[in-house]
Amino acid sequence: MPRIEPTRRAVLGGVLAAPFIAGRAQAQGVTLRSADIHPDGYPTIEGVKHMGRLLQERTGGRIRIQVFHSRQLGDEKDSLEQTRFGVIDMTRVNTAPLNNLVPATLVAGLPFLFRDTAHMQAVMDGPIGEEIGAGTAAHGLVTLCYYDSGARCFYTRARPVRAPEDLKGMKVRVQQSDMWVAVMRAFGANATPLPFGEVYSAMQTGVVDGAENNVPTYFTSRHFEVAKHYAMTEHSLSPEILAMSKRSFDRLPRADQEIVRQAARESVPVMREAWVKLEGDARRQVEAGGAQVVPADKEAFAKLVQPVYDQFVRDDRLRKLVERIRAA
Ligand code: GTR
Repeated sequence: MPRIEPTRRAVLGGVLAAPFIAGRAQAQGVTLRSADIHPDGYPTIEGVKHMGRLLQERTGGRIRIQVFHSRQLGDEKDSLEQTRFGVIDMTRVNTAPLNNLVPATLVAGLPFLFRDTAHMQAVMDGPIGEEIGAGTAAHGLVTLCYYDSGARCFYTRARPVRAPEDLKGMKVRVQQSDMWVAVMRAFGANATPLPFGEVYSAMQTGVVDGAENNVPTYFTSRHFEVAKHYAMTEHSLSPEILAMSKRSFDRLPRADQEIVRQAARESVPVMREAWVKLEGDARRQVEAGGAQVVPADKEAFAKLVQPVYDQFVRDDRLRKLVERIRAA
């Protein structure tokens, strides 16, 4: 997949010029504008497009979705803000950029909390995921569903991070979340929070020594070109979240709201199928592109995370969430 650098200003101008206007929804139908940082074809985009097809079918074309991929509407923090205030209608982001706003979301990204993908899916698709998602409503967002995001692992310029010692003195890009800064500190690295769109050049110019992400993102962002050592630390299964602007949601008649929620739920298996396929492809492609994927001492990393739990899982509510996830 090529790296796409769209003309953001032009697209954004178009979006702002045609907001979702109440009343127009029933009369002429409505196009929900949905943002994503990933390129076209990425599984999250495929999921939202599928949701759009379902909506179109089930409303006789009254409700449609237009996906703005490849950061056309900005990095995740920008698109989240715009979605909260109803400038755009939907956004697909990781749970990380929501952590500072909605503390319950940080639980989903805690290092080494989920045992595996099946555990993560069971938790996020069930009542715990619903409870975490409910917390976004007070901040102008309706959580529609969660998507997979694989396992986050370190990738670096100079040498692979097989064990925590390898991180000593390294500057590692993290997502813009205080919890993620603490994770990196616990592992012994220096955290540099940056928007996703700045990571490629930050690694290329040596502003940071590396970053961490799942293999599909490592591939589609082409980060493997500038940081060739990928180590399977699998330290977090932090899922993705598909959220709708509460303002846009509240403008829909109740029956349409239910159709939207249902279509989002049904997009999840489509996204997951595309994910499994891309994970395999991406691994082959990065290796063909000269990157090396090496095993890592996961146990050694897992031993270091307690300070993150101590610092962020402080109140009773979060503690109980963590307990329930462990018991699930
Ligand atoms: C990806 C995730 C994005 C974003 C990105 C990042 O795995 O899909 O939503 O969070 O990581 O690291 O910024």
